[in-house]
Amino acid sequence: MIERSPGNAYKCWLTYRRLEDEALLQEYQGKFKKILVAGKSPVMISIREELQAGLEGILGIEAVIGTEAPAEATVYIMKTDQEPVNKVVSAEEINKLTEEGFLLKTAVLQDKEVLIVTGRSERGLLYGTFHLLRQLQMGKEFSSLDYLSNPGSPLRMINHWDNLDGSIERGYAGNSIFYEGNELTANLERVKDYARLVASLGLNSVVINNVNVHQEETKLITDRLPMVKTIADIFRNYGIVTFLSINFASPVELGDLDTADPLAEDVKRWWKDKAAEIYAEIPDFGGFLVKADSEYRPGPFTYNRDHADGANMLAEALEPFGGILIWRAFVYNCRQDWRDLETDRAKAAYDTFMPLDGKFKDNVIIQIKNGPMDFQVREPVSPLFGGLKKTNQILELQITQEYTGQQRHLCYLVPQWKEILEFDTYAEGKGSTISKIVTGAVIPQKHYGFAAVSNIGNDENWTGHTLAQANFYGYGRLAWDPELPAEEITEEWIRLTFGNDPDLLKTIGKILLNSWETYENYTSPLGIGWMVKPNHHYGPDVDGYEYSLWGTYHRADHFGIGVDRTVKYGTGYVGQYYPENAEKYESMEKCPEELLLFFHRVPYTYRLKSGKTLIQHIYDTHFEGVEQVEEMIKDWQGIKDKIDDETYRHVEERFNIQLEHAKEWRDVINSYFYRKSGIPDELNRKIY
Ligand code: GCW
Repeated sequence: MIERSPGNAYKCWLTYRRLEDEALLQEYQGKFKKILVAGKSPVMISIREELQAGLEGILGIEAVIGTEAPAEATVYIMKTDQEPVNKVVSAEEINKLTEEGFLLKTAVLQDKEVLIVTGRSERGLLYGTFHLLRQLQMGKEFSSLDYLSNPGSPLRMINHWDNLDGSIERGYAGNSIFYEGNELTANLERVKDYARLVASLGLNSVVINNVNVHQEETKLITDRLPMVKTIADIFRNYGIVTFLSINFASPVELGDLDTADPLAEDVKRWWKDKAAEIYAEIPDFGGFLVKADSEYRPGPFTYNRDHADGANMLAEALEPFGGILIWRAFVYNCRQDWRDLETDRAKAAYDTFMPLDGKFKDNVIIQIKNGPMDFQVREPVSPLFGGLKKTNQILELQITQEYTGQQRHLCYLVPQWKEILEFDTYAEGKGSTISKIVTGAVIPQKHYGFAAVSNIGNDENWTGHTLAQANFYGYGRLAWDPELPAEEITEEWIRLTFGNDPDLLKTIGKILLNSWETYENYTSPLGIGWMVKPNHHYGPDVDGYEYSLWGTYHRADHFGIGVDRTVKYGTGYVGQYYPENAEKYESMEKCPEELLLFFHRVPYTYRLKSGKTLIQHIYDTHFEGVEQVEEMIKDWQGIKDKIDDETYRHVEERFNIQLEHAKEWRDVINSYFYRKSGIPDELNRKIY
């Protein structure tokens, strides 16, 4: 029975639990007793604090950590140009290190074998220290170590859809950790613990307010700037840069001007003054994130300007301070008539932004959701990736499970994100994958990387469902290295959170890695998406969005279901892809079956590659999905005696809710399609 102190869920993957292996414990206690951490800057102090806590927890030692070399120091944490590390790191190793990378290596100093943690920057040392503690927690070997790791992308960001009143848009884990009642939280210790979690994954940027910037939040760039500064000061100690979502119509909302026209001189002036005021308070402020002309948010279209006009004006204001302007591509007609078969929401972002390719300033980044719709359980990858050839672009993922069970269902998204990252856009021929684009290896970009919508709130366990912590963890690890295998990330998280017991690794690994497919099985089939209750996206309602203004239709009738997006007969969305992908999607036979209903209108009697008809596939997957949830619960019960009771009960309770709601999904979807098609289930199972 692994004892974990109460409230351990709060510590997430930084539990710093005592190492189980006695022999290893002895060995490490000697090795990590005396450490030199060079310098007393805020980040170096954070490193010392983290080491103190980590070594005390994992090894049970009170490490001697000095800024001067304590006698017989066995670990040195300092930059490559600092004595004495600069003597044992080669020019070749230094050249391999990028600005935020780190190197862990054993070396001989004064005839003793020592461990070096080094890098070009303090961020590198911070990330190297968290890596060291991760390795210790997992009981890894340290002899003859030589491990160098660089982040694949310069921008590794979290977006918070937090409002100043303390609510979180699409948040399922309590309220904001930053705000309460339009004031800054009193619990700044929690903000620091959050900064630790963020930095432990190598994430380096956080947007601290909702992209839907309402009246109160608009003041964050003016009289509420002190709140931003307080948060930024905490984040800076962990190498994290602070950004704000801004309201494009701020000059009007704040009553200073009667226009927000990006080409108006007084508007340009207004934003330049704002930027200067912000940077006077927060010299390393990251910049702005903008949602404009989208879902009723104000933007340049109001003034008959395009998004390059809007983005470039803001970018110009930020430029003197090195700030960046992140502009979201989530732009579509949110007032579509459902009778309109021409307009295709999936085409909107590409149609809006492709004509602007190359027109954005080089401190503008376009932030693009992984798919053309809106974070569905499965979508094709947005053709804007690689479509835009002369524009900085970052991938926007959603960690909060808005459409994937809202942290009441387990839906581990790392497998989904790996599929997205492995998608080949063919932008520069074969191998132009998303993971290559977000690491700047396909098209020339000054800025590139990741953003993701946070799933954390002020619940004790941060994420509502304790196993949803794995989604935050997995995102951070992929943002550092998109080539990491899902299995490796998953094993790391289990080891750090639950321990190194092989049973736990196997069972929790299976539970996590199967959960996305399971969720997809009992919800909307073959890429059609939606079928959720409009308020607010939890639980089944097959026609909930069928007659709405949001462009989210499945067009099911008594013959079949699906949206024809082919060039030849449909909306033409397929034509937005490079030929190698377009040729696949255009053909019903060649289309990847998991996206069949996204691209094609398919009769219920159509035979899939499995030999099953479409309708039988829908029935089978929905019955199978519920069976998979039942199996997941049995698997969890099988490791009961190896999980601390509090976590065990919490997760089992969520699993039982998930099972009940999975049955609801199964029965609603199956009965809908049985009634629509009139085709019975070949196995005569209960369909209502
Ligand atoms: O997924 C949808 C959500 C909105 C969100 C919007 C967006 C912040 O339902 O809550 O608004 O997308 O991404 O801007």
